[in-house]
Amino acid sequence: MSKAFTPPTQTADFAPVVERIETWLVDLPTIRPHKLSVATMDGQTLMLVKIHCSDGIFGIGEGTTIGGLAYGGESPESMKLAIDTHFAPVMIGQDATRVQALTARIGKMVKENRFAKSAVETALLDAHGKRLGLPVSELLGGRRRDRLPVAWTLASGDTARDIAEAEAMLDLRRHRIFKLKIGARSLREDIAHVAAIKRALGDRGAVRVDVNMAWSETEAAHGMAALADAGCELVEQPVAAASALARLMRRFPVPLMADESLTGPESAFELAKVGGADVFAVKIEQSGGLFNAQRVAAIADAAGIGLYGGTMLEGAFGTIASAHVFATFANLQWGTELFGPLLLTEEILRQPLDYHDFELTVPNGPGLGIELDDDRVAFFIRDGLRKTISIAG
Ligand code: MUC
Ligand code: MG
Repeated sequence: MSKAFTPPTQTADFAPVVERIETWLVDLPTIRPHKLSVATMDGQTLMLVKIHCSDGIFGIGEGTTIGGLAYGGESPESMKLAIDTHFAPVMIGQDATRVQALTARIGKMVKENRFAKSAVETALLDAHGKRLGLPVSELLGGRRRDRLPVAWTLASGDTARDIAEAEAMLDLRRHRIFKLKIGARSLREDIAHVAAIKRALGDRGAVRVDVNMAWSETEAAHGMAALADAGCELVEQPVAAASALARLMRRFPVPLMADESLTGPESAFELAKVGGADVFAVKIEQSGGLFNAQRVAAIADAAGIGLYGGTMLEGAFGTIASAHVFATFANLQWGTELFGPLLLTEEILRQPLDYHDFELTVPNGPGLGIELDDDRVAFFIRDGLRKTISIAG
């Protein structure tokens, strides 16, 4: 009888190992208050993780949430604590080139913490890509596209201001798909808001909404019908329960997108089984990493569900990690919303990202293909370390 092959988790003598892991919280202001039904954001906190390997190569990953703990079970602070206290001891000394074996090892010791896992996997893939001279998208099987359509979220809370913002984005040729955050106000006010924006934009801009689970099933039934009449082309997560999503799917022709209900491949499989969505908003953090996001996409493809590249309003590192993943998807029928860095007042990269003609360019260099501006980011690091800390390699 042949013996089953067990991939080594212990390194061979010559393989580079994880040597040291650093984490920071970076607080950055947003360009305006960003109003969701779950929270109003005046800033965003990036949890950055830097993994140093014994061959002198390092990789950077990022974790964010929306409104601290308002969106889910993790916060930037909890990610930092989890990585410093629980991930690092499991990772130090392990082969840095066997990314999937190492994340499986972490998975055995850390049950949940999908967002922190995504940040760490990003950093490992960034490092390994730099080591091999390949973009992360190539490590993930190879990109199918170099540019990704990017939606913008109108969430100032004011209809006139949102219309002016959409007009400015159209003039700049930066966005022509607009997602409106609703669910905090009455149904009547929300529908009037969506209808007014769609009326103002006409065929020049697509209008979609995200309710962030704020509606009951009854409200959603009224809301979906009225939104379809208003010209809204996609409704994202109007209710929380997958069973309610499935019932709404059967009642209305306007496509329904699952977001919060998707927490990785298992939930994707369950949602597909009950017919709970027309479209999946795939997010690397919600999925628990880049490989898991690909698994979610594979389930969608197999079930005939459309794909959309979602965001947790990440800064540049989470955004570009997501872009590398979405570039590999066989289908990306609904584009992406990888606009997170544009919501922040501060540039933290040496070379800014390329957004033009309604799309984001997926970087071509090794790893993530982006470089942190150490001096700028040091200024925004939390806890009084400003101006003194050096995070250079
Ligand atoms: C979400 O729920 O989709 C994405 C865009 C935005 O403004 O908020 C996020 C979160
Ligand atoms: Mg959403």
